[in-house]
Amino acid sequence: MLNNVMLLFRPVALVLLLAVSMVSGAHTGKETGGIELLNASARATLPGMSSSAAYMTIRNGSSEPVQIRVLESPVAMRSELHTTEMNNGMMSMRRIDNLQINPGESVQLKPGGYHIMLMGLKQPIAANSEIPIIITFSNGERMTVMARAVDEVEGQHMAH
Ligand SMILES: [Cu+2]
Repeated sequence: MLNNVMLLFRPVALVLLLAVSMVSGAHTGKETGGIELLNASARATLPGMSSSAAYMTIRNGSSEPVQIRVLESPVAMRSELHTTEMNNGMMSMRRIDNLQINPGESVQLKPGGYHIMLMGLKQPIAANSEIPIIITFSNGERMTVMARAVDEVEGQHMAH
């Protein structure tokens, strides 16, 4: 009797599992209960600029710490996570590869702090255009977010 019930329910459970994995597999920008990429923006370029930066808030709503592993954007040859620091009164940028976001915490990528450096631009970034940024996290999640390009803010540009 118990066996028969199990047999009856197995296909249902399988279909449910498939449905759940399909939903969680669709990582397009936002996700509830997992990692969220919020308020993504990029810096529109001026003529002659070969690099730009992108900013966003990354929220880790999952129960495990995650690290940013790989950054990609189709508009740039190379995308790196940078931090900004003062060295002898000079503002400088440094690549970091081990930024960890603990469960329930957010990290803000913003001018003068952590940012995604888009290097070797393949095309200019026009204001109000949308730039795809793809982030692969240490838990294997690969998420795409569209960053809205905004005009260069006077005094905020940092040459690379
Ligand atoms: Cu940088």
